[in-house]
Amino acid sequence: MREGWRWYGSFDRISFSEIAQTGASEIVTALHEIPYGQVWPLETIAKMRKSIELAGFRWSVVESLPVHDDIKRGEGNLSALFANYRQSIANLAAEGLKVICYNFMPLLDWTRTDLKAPVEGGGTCLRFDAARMAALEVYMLNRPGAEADYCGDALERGRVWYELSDDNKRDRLMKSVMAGLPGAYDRYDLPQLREALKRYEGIDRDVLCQNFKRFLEEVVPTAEEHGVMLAIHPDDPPRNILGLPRIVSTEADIAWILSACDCVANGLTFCSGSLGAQPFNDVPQIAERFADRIHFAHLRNVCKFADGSFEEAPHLGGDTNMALLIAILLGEEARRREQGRADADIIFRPDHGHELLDDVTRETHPGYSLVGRMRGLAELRGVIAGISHERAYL
Ligand code: CS2
Ligand code: MN
Repeated sequence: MREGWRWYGSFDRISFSEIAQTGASEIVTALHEIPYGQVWPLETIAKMRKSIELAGFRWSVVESLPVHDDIKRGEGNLSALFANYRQSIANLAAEGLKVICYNFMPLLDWTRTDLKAPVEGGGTCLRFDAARMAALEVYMLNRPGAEADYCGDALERGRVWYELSDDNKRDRLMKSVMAGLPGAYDRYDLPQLREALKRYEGIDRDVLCQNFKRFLEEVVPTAEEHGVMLAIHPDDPPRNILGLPRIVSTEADIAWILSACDCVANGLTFCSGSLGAQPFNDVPQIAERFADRIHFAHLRNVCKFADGSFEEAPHLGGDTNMALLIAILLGEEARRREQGRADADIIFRPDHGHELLDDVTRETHPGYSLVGRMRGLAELRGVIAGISHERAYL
């Protein structure tokens, strides 16, 4: 397995020389300054690739080539948007970039309510608290029907939180929920969010699935032609958010997506943390089932709670058996090597990390700390080395 590190380009406070000290060899990045829907020009891709190589890394995975919201909603000038996406794939391939991660989450990317939840022993982590999400949706946004999405005492605790909170706290909650949007893109305040949600009216699960299928049919043949592997990232969290359907959350969802366009170019970013936040997902089993379509892996772990809350655990802690998952990925790599594939290595990155030690002194992108991710990477590296040794000698 090859070790990757997500880097946000000019938006990132972590430098190449710092990344070099983590031991990672692969940079995972995107052209974050290009607005959604526009073509990624060959020259800009080449410039980024060269600067990464000059620093001693490889740019192995694109994360993400964003899918414009009009494609998700199935409205607007779709033929131009599809043509642009295809052109970006072709340009990336021409520069040697063969793995492209993307997601199909409507409106938001990953969603958390707390960006600095305390961790036992010190440091902070990202947390999704069902009660706070209820406070936002039900009491701040007044979204009709939102109550039905909550179980246990989340709604009641959300009401209490709302009543005790002041504008500052509510504002911080709103900003936390918006923080998952990468790069320089839109953040919404409450009225803007209400407006944005209106544009999704009538888009239920079936419509979103149809729109996703259309997207695959429009772009997968181009990926195949250029030897590019597309890798859908699962929904984070894997549940409907703000009444918007999410369709990349479970084993059945993934089975449907991979069969909707049944070729290797239509593959998966295996994000153990995203899939692990859904109580019914058996994460290692999902990896085993779809192993031959995994083109990229995000390794992290979560702890789940009965009311639907979850928080990010240490990479080897939490609810997912990380050693078992890594053994499955190493097994898949071995199969690819036996087939003589030149691209047998699976690239992974430590997905989010805690904020530890002096991570607090620099404002990195939430979840993308230096020390916290380095700890995660080091732990994962140890597991990989141990299991690889066993496979080779026992
Ligand atoms: C993250 C996301 O939530 C997650 O697990 O890895 O930032 C993810 O990278 C993007 O949604 C992929 O498009
Ligand atoms: Mn991920």
